[in-house]
Amino acid sequence: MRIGIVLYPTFGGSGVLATELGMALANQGHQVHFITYRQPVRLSAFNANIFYHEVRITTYPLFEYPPYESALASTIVDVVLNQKLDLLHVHYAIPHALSAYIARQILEKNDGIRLPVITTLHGTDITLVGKDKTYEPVVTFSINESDAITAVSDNLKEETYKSFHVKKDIEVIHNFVDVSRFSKKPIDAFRKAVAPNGERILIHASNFRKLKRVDDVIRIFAKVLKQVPSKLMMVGDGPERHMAEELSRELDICNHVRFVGKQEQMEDVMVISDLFLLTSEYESFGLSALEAMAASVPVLSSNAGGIPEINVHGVTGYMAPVGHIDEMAEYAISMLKDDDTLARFKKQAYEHACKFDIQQIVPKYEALYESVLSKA
Ligand code: GMT
Repeated sequence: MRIGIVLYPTFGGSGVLATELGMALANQGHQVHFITYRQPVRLSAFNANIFYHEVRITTYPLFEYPPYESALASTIVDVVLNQKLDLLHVHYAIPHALSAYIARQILEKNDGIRLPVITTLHGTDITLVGKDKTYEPVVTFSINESDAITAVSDNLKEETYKSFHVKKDIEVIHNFVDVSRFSKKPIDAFRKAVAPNGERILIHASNFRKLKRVDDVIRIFAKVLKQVPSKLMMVGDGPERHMAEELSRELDICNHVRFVGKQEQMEDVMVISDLFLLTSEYESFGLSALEAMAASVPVLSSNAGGIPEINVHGVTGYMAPVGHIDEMAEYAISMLKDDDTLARFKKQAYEHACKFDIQQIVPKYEALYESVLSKA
């Protein structure tokens, strides 16, 4: 198949997932055309079946807000006509589903081409941004116009039906991870650089937005540190990073906390870690937690949104209600305190991640594409 994938090219989970999906489809022999405004971060290796089409955003002094939707729709039209795409798969509804709809109308009216569109909902496009009145009518309309809709968790499917008048069936296709990539051997030198005296390594990775509650991460770590020699790695960047740095100074733990910024090789930092912290107010899924588990790292998380669909309480880690940092710290200490317990959680986390391996999930997307094409 010739598949167009529209995505955000950033470190965010939706972009990561869409890129990994495209690369996996290309490995299966499909021709994959990524359409976005910048080279996706995880798209590094050469693959003869992968193409990247940049959306050029021309500016003009009149435009306080450059019309990205229009530029994207025009690029989709161009790619469909020149590359003869069979279908378009858009990740994140805003504004991608709308641009897909516009492109489809143009292709149908001007060229008599019917372009099947699949929209995958990822989370904030529904739960945070999408249901805001500013966007809701457009999101509802463009989702309903898609030939197929998928959500990355049961929870997100429910949230979508609650907040939008969606008339179509939403298929849940859980996010996935390439287990073979994350289950590599840890590089000793990296581990030593972070924890020179064999301390436990705790890790958090996100875009440091308010919703991630990174202050909870720092406070939990401060409590853990009192009982278990440990270090905390904070991966990523975003608006709350400064606050988190300040807080670790205030709590006098900054010598034990390392802010390492955005990392392209997440697997290298994950495999040297002992516990992943995800304290978010909401996650439709929590892809970073699944990547941690694939690297044999148990997860301590909130029980918000779709997180319970991947983190199994008492097996792959523990969960507590949002903001319950004392309870979370106790759980963390219980997992980290002795080697045998930690080894058991690590093994269980890895085994569970294998259920979400790329090889199990990608065929579900292929089957969906086939079914959409058969009805086109
Ligand atoms: O979590 C973020 O802030 C990034 C966001 C995105 O859209 O890139 O992530 C969402 O999609 C991921 C991939 O499907 C999910 O794993 C995240 O849970 C989801 N984030 C939220 O729901 C807050």
